[in-house]
Amino acid sequence: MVFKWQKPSDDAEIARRIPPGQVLTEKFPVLHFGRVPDYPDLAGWDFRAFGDVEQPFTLNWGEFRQLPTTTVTLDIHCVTRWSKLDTTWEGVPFTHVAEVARPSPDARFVIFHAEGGFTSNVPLETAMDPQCLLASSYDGRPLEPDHGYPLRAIVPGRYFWKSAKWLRGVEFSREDKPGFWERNGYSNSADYWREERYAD
Ligand SMILES: Nc1nc2c(c(=O)[nH]1)N[C@H]1C(S)=C(S)[C@@H](COP(=O)(O)O)O[C@H]1N2
Ligand SMILES: [Mo]
Repeated sequence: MVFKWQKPSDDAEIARRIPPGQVLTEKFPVLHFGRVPDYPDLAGWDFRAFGDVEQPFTLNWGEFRQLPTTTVTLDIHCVTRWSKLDTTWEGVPFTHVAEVARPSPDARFVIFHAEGGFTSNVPLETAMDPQCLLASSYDGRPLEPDHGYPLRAIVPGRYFWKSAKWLRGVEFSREDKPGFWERNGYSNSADYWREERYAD
């Protein structure tokens, strides 16, 4: 029998990272509504930045892959109560997309648009967090189909449903547009530290 001794301070540090009502998992659960899109190739794939912006644009996969990328490690928390620490993602910082698209001064929200009509919404300020990514890789490898291949949003600080898988575009908007889970009883703000799970 092997004992792995952990300093009490490590346990305390981990405990501090778990929001109220969450349970740690080492696995990577898969969660979504509907079916996993099938991409035999990415020839028909494109990514759109649109809405209240000065420079809307559309990129094909090859063009999207030319954008600058960064790597981010963060903890993820699903509203169904699993949490996973230190997940590592590589992708295009959302801030870069905003820099190119140039949101108009009255744009205050971002709507992530995924395959099949799924959307999620956040305040522009939330998406401008340097850890917010349009991620194409997890743990050093391309995303698995279940986890959003070829591209997903990673939204820090919010329950994981905001992190739309199979992302196809971002809309900048002067008005908020509640997304799929937000229209189905979940909180609009979704701050896991405040345990904002459901709409009241
Ligand atoms: N397109 C799409 N993205 C989605 C969802 C979905 O239903 N459709 N579900 C969200 C929810 S509820 C969670 S918890 C995470 C789960 O991501 P994972 O399957 O990679 O763990 O994806 C989010 N992104
Ligand atoms: Mo979730």
